Amino acid sequence: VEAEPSPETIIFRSRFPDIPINSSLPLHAYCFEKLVEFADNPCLIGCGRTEPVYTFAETHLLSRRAAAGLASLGVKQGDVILLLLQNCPEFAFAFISVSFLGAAATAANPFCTPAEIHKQFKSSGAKLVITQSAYVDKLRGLEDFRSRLTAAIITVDDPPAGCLPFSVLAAADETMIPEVSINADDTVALPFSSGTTGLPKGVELTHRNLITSIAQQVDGENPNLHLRSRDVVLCLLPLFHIYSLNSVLLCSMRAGAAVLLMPKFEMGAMLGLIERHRVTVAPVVPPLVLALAKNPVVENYDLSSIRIVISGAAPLGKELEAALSGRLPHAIIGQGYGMTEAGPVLSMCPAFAKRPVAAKSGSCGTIVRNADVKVIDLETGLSLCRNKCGEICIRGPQVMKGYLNDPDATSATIDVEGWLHTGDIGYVDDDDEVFIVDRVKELIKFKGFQVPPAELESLLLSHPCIADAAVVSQKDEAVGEVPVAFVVRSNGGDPSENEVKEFIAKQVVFYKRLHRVYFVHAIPKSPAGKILRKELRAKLAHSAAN
Ligand code: 4UU
Repeated sequence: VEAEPSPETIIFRSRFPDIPINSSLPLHAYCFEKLVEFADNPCLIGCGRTEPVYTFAETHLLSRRAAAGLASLGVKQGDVILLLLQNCPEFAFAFISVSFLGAAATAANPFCTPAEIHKQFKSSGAKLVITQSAYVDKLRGLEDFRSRLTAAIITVDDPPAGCLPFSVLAAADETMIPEVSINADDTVALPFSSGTTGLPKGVELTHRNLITSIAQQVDGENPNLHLRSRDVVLCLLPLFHIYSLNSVLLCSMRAGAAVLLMPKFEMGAMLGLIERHRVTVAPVVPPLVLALAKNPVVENYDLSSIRIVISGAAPLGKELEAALSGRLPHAIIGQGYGMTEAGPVLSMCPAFAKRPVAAKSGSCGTIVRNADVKVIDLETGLSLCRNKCGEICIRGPQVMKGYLNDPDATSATIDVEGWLHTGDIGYVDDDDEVFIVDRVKELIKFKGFQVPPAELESLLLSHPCIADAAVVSQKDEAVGEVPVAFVVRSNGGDPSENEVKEFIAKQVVFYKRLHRVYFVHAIPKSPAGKILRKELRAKLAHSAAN
């Protein structure tokens, strides 16, 4: 009997042609490649009591000074620093400065609990923290690392005792940046993601990864995301998440557009800023589309400057997209589909292109250029043809180098042929548009924020009266999904639903809080011991229907 010939892989590509990408530059040099052209244009616009504007020349200079300042404090090539900041100009200076040094930045949500921050600090190997005075208390207990450097905590506002002000970096001599030879495959950003399974892990994004991803969006003679130097891009989404860092900050810098940095979300403030600064591009998440489409206060503002609304990080319903179109008739509303490990963008609405191509409602756009996508059958692993649903996989120079210090998790996510397995279920249609219909990975997304069930399960198991636990998502109209727990009480104890909720709430950032706790006799598991999440989700859907 002859062996069956192995079927050929069916590969999907962007509906736009490939472009040349020069990823031999370090990231900062690539982002500021057209500095001479954009020097006097606004680059960063801060918000708050004052609204400082930094031109491209100033942003470049302050980033170089920060690099020299960090170097004088002992930060070296290969080091990691932690940014614990709301959106602010210093986030941008600090991020670009580590690129100059051949170092890397990991960023965390300042609302995280001390335990969450300490985990990321330790797991990333960070040597220094840049934060706000309000969060310094959360770093208590990390004193032992202070001996590694002269000063380990820098605050962008007035520093408490023992910390240094950011002004010491801004006052450094920019000519004193140490000479380093940066390799395209050196890590420059280290966002944390739980990926398809388990706990949050450091995602190593290299200079080449980020340059490729930015180029796939905004470079070439027909950019997929056409940002112009006169654009004002709203930076409301947090820069500690890769969506905002890459598609908002870095893409705008590359394209010469201005970024309006909002430290926190407040509906009225946001609408006022959009009106006053004539914001043209608004990258958002689905709950913000909901607010813009449905909140009556929107009627009081002139939002006619907005020409593009990008929704990403979670599924966007067709009805919502249509409702927002009704309110912003002059704007193009479309989606970007990203995953931290994918650099992050996998697909982008083709209607955002310089020569736009209409996208279908509900589509996540066309595959980025210079990348391959395949859709595989979950059972057989064989690649599927158009319009057939399976797991989406992507391959290209934008895909992460790997998880930091975790080769097993890396090889479980990126196979030997270089395909990143996303854990998302979807298909590619006849027009090369990507549609996401489901998620097979554990990940729960609350307003686009990652909620890793494994993290909550391990916290639940640390409770003395809990014998077993499983956390799954439950659909929620306002925030997309919320985490709910199934808990098996141990013989002795009898904690109430509220006690269990409180126990978790004390230890996690707000979006990881449990919304319901169901007490059960056993957690359904496969023979290999894997939690049968599908069964639990079905149980929830069933009880909701009754
Ligand atoms: C349905 O969410 C992100 C990144 C999002 C992003 C980045 C740049 C969007 C647009 C952009 O320009 O990353 P993570 O790692 O936090 O979460 C990844 C997961 C995906 O695997 C998928 O399950 O978030 C979900 N997701 C989406 N789901 C992301 N975008 C979408 C989308 N529709 N548009």
